Amino acid sequence: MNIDQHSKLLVATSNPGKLREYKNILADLPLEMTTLEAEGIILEVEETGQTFEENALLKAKAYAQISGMLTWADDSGLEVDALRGWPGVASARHAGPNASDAERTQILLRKMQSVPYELRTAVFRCVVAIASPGGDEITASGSSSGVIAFKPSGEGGFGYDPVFYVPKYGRTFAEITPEEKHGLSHRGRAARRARILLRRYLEQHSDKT
Ligand code: ITT
Repeated sequence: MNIDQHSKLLVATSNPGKLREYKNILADLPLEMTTLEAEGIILEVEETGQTFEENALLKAKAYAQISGMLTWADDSGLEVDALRGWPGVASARHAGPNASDAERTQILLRKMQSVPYELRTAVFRCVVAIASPGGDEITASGSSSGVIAFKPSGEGGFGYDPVFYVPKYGRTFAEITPEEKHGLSHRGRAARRARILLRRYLEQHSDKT
């Protein structure tokens, strides 16, 4: 695939929280960023993989095929040590398709009711997958460690951010600024790695005619 400065990068997520973060994180890429909504793409990709990487690739490849564009997707989620890694790849779905972020968070807090502070450790994970319509693939991962708080605090971020407490900051992911979150989050870390690989890929595939 030849790529020139007019090529678009499709950021394929239907999660508004993720999209907001990517608009910020990917602002300086030499590609025009577009979204599923802007392209009028309606496609539900079933996340049947057992790992974040499998699911990220499933999404990136499916949307690259249907759009004909270079496509960026991520699969991410929370692994709670006291719950043996739950909810993991089911982070978005464990309470059914229509549950809200707040409902999923309440279920998590109930499961953690009797767990003391020192055993409430958790890791956010993110795998970014980039796929081209021709079948090229790039993946990069990132993680971020924290502690599940006893109750939600803060209005920022999305998903489990109000209960993801970072001892170093003394605040949850919902209480720090977006820039602070990108600096240490699983998504920020995976995206910075993916961006380096994407730049290299673009250099190799740029249309020099
Ligand atoms: P797309 O597949 O359309 O991108 P999704 O919400 O279904 O959107 P995932 O399958 O990757 O995305 O699920 C990730 C879930 O993990 C997400 O819905 C949140 O509940 C949680 N999550 C991931 N990153 C998070 C973050 O930075 N802060 C809070 N919660 C996060």
